Amino acid sequence: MLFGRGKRNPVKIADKGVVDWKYATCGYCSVGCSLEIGLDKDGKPVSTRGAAGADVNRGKACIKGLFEHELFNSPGRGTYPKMRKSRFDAFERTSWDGALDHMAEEIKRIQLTYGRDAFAVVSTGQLMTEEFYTLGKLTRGVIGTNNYDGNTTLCMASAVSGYKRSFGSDGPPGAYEDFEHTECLMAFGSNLPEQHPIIYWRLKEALEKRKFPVIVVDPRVTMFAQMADIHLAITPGTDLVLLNAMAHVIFHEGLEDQDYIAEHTNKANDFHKVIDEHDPDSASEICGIDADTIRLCARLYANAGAAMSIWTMGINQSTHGSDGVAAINNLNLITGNVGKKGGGGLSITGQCNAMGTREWSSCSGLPGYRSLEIAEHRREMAEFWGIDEGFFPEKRGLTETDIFPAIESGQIKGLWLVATNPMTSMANTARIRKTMEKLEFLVVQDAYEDVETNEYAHLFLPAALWAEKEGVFTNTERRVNYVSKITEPPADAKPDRDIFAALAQRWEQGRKIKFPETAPEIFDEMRTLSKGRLCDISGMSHDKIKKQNGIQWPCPEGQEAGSPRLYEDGAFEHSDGRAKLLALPFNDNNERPENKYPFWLNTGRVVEHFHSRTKTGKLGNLNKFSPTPYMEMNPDAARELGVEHMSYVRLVSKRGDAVVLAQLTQRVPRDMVFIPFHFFDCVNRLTLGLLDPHSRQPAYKQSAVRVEPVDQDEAAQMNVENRTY
Ligand SMILES: Nc1nc2c(c(=O)[nH]1)N[C@H]1C(S)=C(S)[C@@H](COP(=O)(O)OP(=O)(O)OC[C@H]3O[C@@H](n4cnc5c(=O)[nH]c(N)nc54)[C@H](O)[C@@H]3O)O[C@H]1N2
Ligand SMILES: Nc1nc2c(c(=O)[nH]1)N[C@H]1C(S)=C(S)[C@@H](COP(=O)(O)OP(=O)(O)OC[C@H]3O[C@@H](n4cnc5c(=O)[nH]c(N)nc54)[C@H](O)[C@@H]3O)O[C@H]1N2
Ligand code: SF4
Ligand SMILES: [Mo]
Repeated sequence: MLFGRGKRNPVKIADKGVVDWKYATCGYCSVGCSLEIGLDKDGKPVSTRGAAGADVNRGKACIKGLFEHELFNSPGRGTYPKMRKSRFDAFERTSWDGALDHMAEEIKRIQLTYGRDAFAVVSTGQLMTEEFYTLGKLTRGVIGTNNYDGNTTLCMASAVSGYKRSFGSDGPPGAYEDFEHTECLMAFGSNLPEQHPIIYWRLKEALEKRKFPVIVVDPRVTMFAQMADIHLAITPGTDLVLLNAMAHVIFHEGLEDQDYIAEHTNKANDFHKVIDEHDPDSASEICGIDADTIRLCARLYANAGAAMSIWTMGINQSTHGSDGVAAINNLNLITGNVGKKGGGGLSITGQCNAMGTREWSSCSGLPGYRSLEIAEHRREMAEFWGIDEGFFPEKRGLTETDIFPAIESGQIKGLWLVATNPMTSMANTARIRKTMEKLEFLVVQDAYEDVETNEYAHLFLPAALWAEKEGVFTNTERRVNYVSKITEPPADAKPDRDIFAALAQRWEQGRKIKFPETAPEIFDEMRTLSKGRLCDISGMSHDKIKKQNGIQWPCPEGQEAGSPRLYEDGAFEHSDGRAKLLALPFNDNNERPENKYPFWLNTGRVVEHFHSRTKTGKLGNLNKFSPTPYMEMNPDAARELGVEHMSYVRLVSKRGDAVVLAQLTQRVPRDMVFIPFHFFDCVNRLTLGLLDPHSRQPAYKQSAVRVEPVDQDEAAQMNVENRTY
């Protein structure tokens, strides 16, 4: 008999026959890992690995990145442009010229009949930056609609708005390398190990070298909360109260950085009044964290030589998301941490190029962080593009979350969706369905034809995906990184930027403005435009970016490397060069659990899937590990209702219902359930999505539901029928 190792076959790693590795930045999340895609002797992508020399990921990749080469061959891809009269007709294949002629005619018809802004454009955080810039040029400079926004309103808008209010400009000030210098880290509403696995690994690596306290604020006991030194299981939607109370302790115990405050900030009139009102004892009653723990965290943060905060959707997706961000900025300003090595705030962004759209797409303004509201910016851009400056609106138009109600009310008649799937990702999807039905003309431009929103499209345009085209992404720490074209798109699918440039030719003004053909040429335009702006990339080129595995902006002409952090000199972007300490009173306006709907509904993500699963829903292992919609429910609450582990239940909110599998776990408190939002016709049938008044971002994480029994066989059958793949 053989024991132990003697009995086992040695582990063999399959030889994929890779003969060449090509460079690409990951196309999923905003960590921005540098990857290498292995090609076999026929040039077919067969493998993915982390690029060893890259500072971001240092040879690592997470489960999504490691299978990314499989995307190129995945089912459901769009292959040809397709058209139809109405959603009740079948789609018919058409030529690109036929499709774009028809699209231009429809846009012109709608604008002539109902006004310029009656045609709306909603894009994404998942195109190349060169593509965003081109889409902005087309939308702002040629089509001329002001109702132009991106899915980043569902995601990053509160961070953008908070940065602008506090510092005078958007732009996350910190870097991952700050983990190596910080003496205290506070994380708000972020499930870093699952949603940004490689940033988490960078944090763990820093902690292995040098211990510092980690405080995680999340109502769930996430993986991140489990590794924290202090977990603050906050009452949903009340982070602002906790932050104001920490500031209260800091001022009342004299822990603030008086010199920094005096030299670099202005205080809003009511600043001290609001902070005074938030003593830890009364704050504790609202946010659910006991007063002494609030004091402890405030002291740890203020006494650390350098303290930093990171945050994600637990802060942004809230009715006071923008205020929550401003309160984090307040905390970092009063403790003198902004711009300090190991200090300050770093909003962890979401999609691979959520930053690129903020900087260059012109969704909320004009390229290079310019504003529609500033006459000089309008003039600069009009001159650069060669158009009349009066063509630009003087104020930003509607956000995505206001565009849909404007369709409902008849103000908007046509919509172009570029790389976003609102039928799954918007709150209250039953209402979104009705809205879609009202459109006279809907264009869906997506890499996948089976994307749910296509159900309502009149025109479908198939797009090239990720490394089927060349360009750059900007990651969470402002690092511009490169994606090579590795393989051809399927059939007749085209890079988004080619689609934008070709459509522009259908307008006289579009033939006057230059639309360069290649990504390096477009990048060159952006470089010129960026000179002297905060997001200065004039010292970068595609080649230089590739050589350095990404460069952090600002990188002005003549500078060899990028800049790890902003505001090191304490000079801010407000006209007087100072940051603002804002007064942020708490207004408790969430839908909360009550008799008929006794549970908080919290929503988010799992590590295996990306958003509405157009990509991950088809990849072997990712789908195998997380195949079905499920709900985390506390076992004590389940016992009271007679809900068994792995049985189906129906959830009901004031908006609608959804059937999910219950997974009993102590991860959630007794009065909360948590559901990932990746599945179609599921959690967003239930969500309310109240909007933040500053950013217009929906509060996806705070709704109220009840749990009802459901016939198990019927539910299992529904579950099978509902799976699109
Ligand atoms: N695997 C994977 N990774 C992704 C994505 C993906 O779909 N899949 N998407 C990417 C994108 S676009 C984004 S935006 C990011 C999102 O990244 P995260 O924001 O980290 O992910 P979420 O799961 O949405 O929410 C994070 C946490 O917020 C908590 N939370 C809920 N309510 C509150 C509250 O009131 N206060 C606080 N403090 N916390 C609260 C939730 O319990 C949850 O654990 O992930 C990116 N990375
Ligand atoms: N309940 C709940 N809802 C949420 C959230 C939540 O936490 N809870 N999170 C919100 C957040 S943070 C986000 S970011 C949104 C995301 O919401 P969506 O933007 O709707 O999500 P995706 O599934 O990523 O949609 C992107 C689409 O772009 C396509 N695509 C990918 N690459 C390309 C390309 O290069 N070109 C083109 N043309 N198409 C491409 C994909 O196939 C996909 O259909 O969801 C929001 N919705
Ligand atoms: S952590 Fe994000 S960027 Fe890195 S491999 Fe995973 S999905 Fe891609
Ligand atoms: Mo996001």
